[in-house]
Amino acid sequence: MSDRLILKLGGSVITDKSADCAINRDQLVSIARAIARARTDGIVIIHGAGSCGHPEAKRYHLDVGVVTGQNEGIYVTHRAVSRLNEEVVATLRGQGVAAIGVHPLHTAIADNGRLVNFECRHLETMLDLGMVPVIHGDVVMDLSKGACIVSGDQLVRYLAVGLGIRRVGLATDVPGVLDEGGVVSEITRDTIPTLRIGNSMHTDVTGGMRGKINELLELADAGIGSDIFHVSRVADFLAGAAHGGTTVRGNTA
Ligand code: IP8
Repeated sequence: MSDRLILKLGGSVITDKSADCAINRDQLVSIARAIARARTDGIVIIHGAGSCGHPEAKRYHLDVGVVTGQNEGIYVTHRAVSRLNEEVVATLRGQGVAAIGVHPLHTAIADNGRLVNFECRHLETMLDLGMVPVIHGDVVMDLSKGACIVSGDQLVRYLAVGLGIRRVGLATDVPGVLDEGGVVSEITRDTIPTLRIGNSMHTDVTGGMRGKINELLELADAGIGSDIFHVSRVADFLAGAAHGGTTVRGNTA
């Protein structure tokens, strides 16, 4: 259904990245209100882990994989980000959105850090039933490395293609992609070498803003553009209005 969209909530907007699993509940409530006012179906929400998952993934070196007998980090990291997911779902439900948590650990498989399968049929059915799947960056089983971390941004790329969704928005704690202080209004593969893009200062095993842009350029290669904007502009994005942020597009031939 062409009207469907993905809204990605960055880990840094829903948690305080400088503290240990500190969930930003006020922020979650305002996002949930904006969503509830705009629409209550046809949305897939994907969120990052922020301080509920990244410190654990780093502590257990999940970025390099997992070997037999040293699997505690899988449980600890999944538990941290699942706790955050539960709060996101509860907050949305509190505002009348029919949210339901979906955990990539249960539904996805990766190879060498990249998703190779994610069952989309149950997501399709949930959307048909008027539900709002809430999916999160997670630890998933990996055919080469035992386990790996799959970021919310990688999920955005995979699921937008898998679900045939053409409107993709990413709410962040900055107004868009910043190049030496200013917001870059449009990014393509052609313009990216000319930009000087900063990165997240906090613990982030999945690549911060650079990792995000790489995933979105892959999405653009598949013909799907995306928008990065400040979290305060979620309502504008949902309404299809200007959001003051960055649009990532495919090259214009
Ligand atoms: O915050 C990372 O997802 P991200 C997921 O979207 C974990 O990079 C568990 C660290």
